[in-house]
Amino acid sequence: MPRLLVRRPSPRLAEGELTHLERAQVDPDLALAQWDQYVDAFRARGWDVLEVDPADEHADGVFIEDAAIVFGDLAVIARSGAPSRRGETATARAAIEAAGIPAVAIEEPGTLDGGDVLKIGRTVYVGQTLRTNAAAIAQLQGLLAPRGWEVVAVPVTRRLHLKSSVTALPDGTVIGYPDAVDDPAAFPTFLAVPEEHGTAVVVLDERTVLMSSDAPETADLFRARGLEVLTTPITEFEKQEGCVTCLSVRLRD
Ligand code: CIR
Repeated sequence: MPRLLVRRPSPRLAEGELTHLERAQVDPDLALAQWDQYVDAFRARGWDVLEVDPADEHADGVFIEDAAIVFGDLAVIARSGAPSRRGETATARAAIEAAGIPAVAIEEPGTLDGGDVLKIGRTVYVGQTLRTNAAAIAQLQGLLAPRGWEVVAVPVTRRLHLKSSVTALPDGTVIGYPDAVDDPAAFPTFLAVPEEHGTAVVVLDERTVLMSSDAPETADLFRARGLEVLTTPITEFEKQEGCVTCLSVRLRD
């Protein structure tokens, strides 16, 4: 059974880092209700939900995807380019090791956020961003190449993370909102989506994706391709430059 690692939002969510967006009013109660709904969408599909210890002192701690990336039987613990976020990894690491997955950490001078790592088949695209640097990408390459993964660096300037710029459908088609993508030709396939918040999907299984409720035309586009599309409201996290991927780490069997 697939497992999902999540961390409930801090009451201080509104104080998190912002890079490309203006600060907007965030409702912490609504954020918690939306987080519950997000987690329930996985539960309803048979995912086992593992809660990482709350870290209320870390405003961005809910964006657990940034703290660790799982590659089959190996977890890589990130080291954010935002120093305010580095304290989030200890609890994430403990949860991953408790789940039976050995972990190794990115080391200085490397910086890496999990939001910059997009896996498609055995290819790992890594965004070079304000959060993720070449030193970390070289460390990833050293860890992953012997395990049969190909690491491909992708410059990202228009959004915070690679996965706020592009994600992929179950068949590997890369999707993105054109304004948010530096170079669609960096990927073997590219499908433009009509809405900003349609850029991010989480693959639940070969036929099903989960995405923000705030991209109805994109949801219809995916349905027309034969996918089942579940939507969930994440407005309070989108205001903080989060998206549907960053609220969890997926542990797939
Ligand atoms: C940050 O700037 O770090 C947070 N406010 C948002 C992180 C979103 N993470 C993600 O998309 N993977």
